[in-house]
Amino acid sequence: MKRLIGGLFVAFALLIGATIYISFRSWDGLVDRPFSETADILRGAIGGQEVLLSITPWPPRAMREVDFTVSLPGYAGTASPYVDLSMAGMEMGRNRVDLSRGTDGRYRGTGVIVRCPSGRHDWEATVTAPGAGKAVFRFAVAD
Ligand SMILES: [Cu+2]
Repeated sequence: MKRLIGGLFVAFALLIGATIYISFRSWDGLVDRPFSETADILRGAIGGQEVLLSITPWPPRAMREVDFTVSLPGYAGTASPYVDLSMAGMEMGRNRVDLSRGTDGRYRGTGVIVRCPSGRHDWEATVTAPGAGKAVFRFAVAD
């Protein structure tokens, strides 16, 4: 009788273990699929001017094309803003993403974040609105 209960317990434990294993595997598959990641919106300001920066895909990966979308609600300037990619305290070379204004009033451009030879993942995207100023956004690349 004890052996039967022991056997049932082991079978039950194996079943639970398999269920947990399968659900974790399928969950991993879902979050690792690069195109299922949603864009993240970073919020900042230049003086009283609100600045929204969206980076897609999110999180961005090094050495892949990344789309930058900047919204400047109420911005009266005529020149398009641009994005400079850099690292705090480290010279990573000039990497400017020029943006162009879409029909919806948002500014879009595509760039590539290089891989840091030191292995760092922290980056800064500086949005410059000509004549208004700059806003610095900090984010991390996924690899
Ligand atoms: Cu670096």
